[in-house]
Amino acid sequence: MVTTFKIAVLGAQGVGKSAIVRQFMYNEFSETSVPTNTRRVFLPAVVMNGHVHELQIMDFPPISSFPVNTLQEWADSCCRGLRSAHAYILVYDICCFDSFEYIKTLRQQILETRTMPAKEDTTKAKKVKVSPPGIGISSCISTLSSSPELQITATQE
Ligand SMILES: Nc1nc2c(ncn2[C@@H]2O[C@H](COP(=O)(O)OP(=O)(O)OP(=O)(O)O)[C@@H](O)[C@H]2O)c(=O)[nH]1
Ligand SMILES: [Mg+2]
Repeated sequence: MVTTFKIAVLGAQGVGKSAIVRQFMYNEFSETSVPTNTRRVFLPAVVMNGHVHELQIMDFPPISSFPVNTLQEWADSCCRGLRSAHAYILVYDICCFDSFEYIKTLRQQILETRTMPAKEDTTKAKKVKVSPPGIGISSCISTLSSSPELQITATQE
């Protein structure tokens, strides 16, 4: 059976969210900055542990806050699909302290408003290295997921 995992990429403006998605999808990096104005969805399939998984990667524009309930999620078209994601990739720019504070706040909001399975252990993270597309900006990615095999922590230098 093919399962679909929904992954949301979040972070402050211009930290490199779309660049990370583009690199994962197409193995390419562009220095041209094109701000994301609306949610973009990518649908790759991956083979993991001998099984095919469909991914739904959602590249979001910066959001003001994580929607606290389904009603709020649907009221803002930019936030749709956020509350049902299996994993969150939180991206920040190592040169911008505010962008780290931004994802810390988002992470807290996710933890407070999403019901996680009781047995979940979010500390078990595998490390994955993402090929560096350039220099100057570093982004750290961390995820929250109820699916241990999808918990990825990656650094980009
Ligand atoms: N040097 C360097 N530049 C990067 C890196 N990641 C992204 N950039 C550049 O930073 C700019 C913004 O990248 P985006 O991927 O569009 O950032 P974003 O977070 O999606 O931006 P918004 O959608 O506007 O929130 C682009 O000009 C990228 O080329 C990186 O790791 N190193
Ligand atoms: Mg973007």
